[in-house]
This record gives sequence, C-alpha cells and structure tokens, in this order.
Amino acid sequence: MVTDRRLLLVNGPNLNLLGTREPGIYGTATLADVEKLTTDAAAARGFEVRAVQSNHEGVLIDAIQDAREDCAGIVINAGGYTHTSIALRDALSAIALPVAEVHISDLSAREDFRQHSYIADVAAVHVVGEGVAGYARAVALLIDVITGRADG
Ligand code: CA2
Repeated sequence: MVTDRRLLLVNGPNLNLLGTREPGIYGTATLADVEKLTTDAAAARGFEVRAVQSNHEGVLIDAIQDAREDCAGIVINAGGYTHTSIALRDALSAIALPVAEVHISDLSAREDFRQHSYIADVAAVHVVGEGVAGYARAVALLIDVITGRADG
C-alpha cells in the first residue's frame, strides 16, 4: 500500500523561462501552468505535488534527497543537467523512488549534445517531445508504477 500520496516535481535550469522565450521549441505555457497541470493530473489520482524549480544543481539534489522522507515518486525535467550531471543521476539512483523523466521538446530531433541523458536509465517512465502535456502523462504513468498497475 502507498502511504505517501505525494509526488515531487523537479524542473531544472532555465525552465523558469518557459512561456517567455523560444515558443517554437517549448510552447507558450509558463512554469506556473506546468506546475498546475501536473498538480491537477496528480489530484485526479489522489496524489498531491510538491514543486521545485532551480537553476542550481545542489538545490535540485537537496530536494531529491528530501523526497525520501515523504514522497512516493519523482517527476523530473532536469533541463540541461539531463545531459551533463552525474551528480543528479546519482541522487535519483540513491533515493530509490520511482522516477519519471520528462522533456518538452523532441530530443531525438535536436542537437547531438542532447542525445544522451544521464537520467534515462534510472527512470522507470520516459515522456519526451509531447510538449507540456507530457507532464500529465508522466504523472499518470508514474502513479501506475507506484500503485503497481504497470511497470512503466
Ligand atoms: O525539452 C526539454 O524539456 C529540455 O529538458 C529543456 C532544456 C534543454 O536543455 C533540454 O535539452 C531539453 C532547456 C530548458 C530551457 O527552457 C527554456 C524555456 C524557455 C526559453 C528558454 C529556455
């Protein structure tokens, strides 16, 4: 049985700029819109969301470590750290909670340096290139994993 019906939503560097620049790649929704749609998707399944966005790697790692205490899973768009941060990957691996990796854009259609994710193989769920709606799908798939309805 799941006792902590709470998810941690992690958005990494520059995602605070959503809706202000590069709408052709990232759309027009703001970070507040993303946090609301994620919260609504979780609420539909009886979960709450704690949201964190930071441009600082250590702040993200602290939030991930703290999730051990009271969260059942993590939805993460690590932004550019996806492609660079072994430390973030180690934190996700260490806490042993199910992870859903989300990317707004279709990484497979972008630059070579975006083709590798250090997070991919510690995540049970991957939603890539579905715009911000992908956060809602990631929540649904992650909750399926948490509640044992599927394995990602
Ligand atoms: O597609 C995604 O969600 C990314 O994680 C977004 C990251 C990028 O480094 C990854 O390769 C893919 C960048 C987030 C930057 O977000 C901005 C939003 C609006 C304007 C400028 C940047």
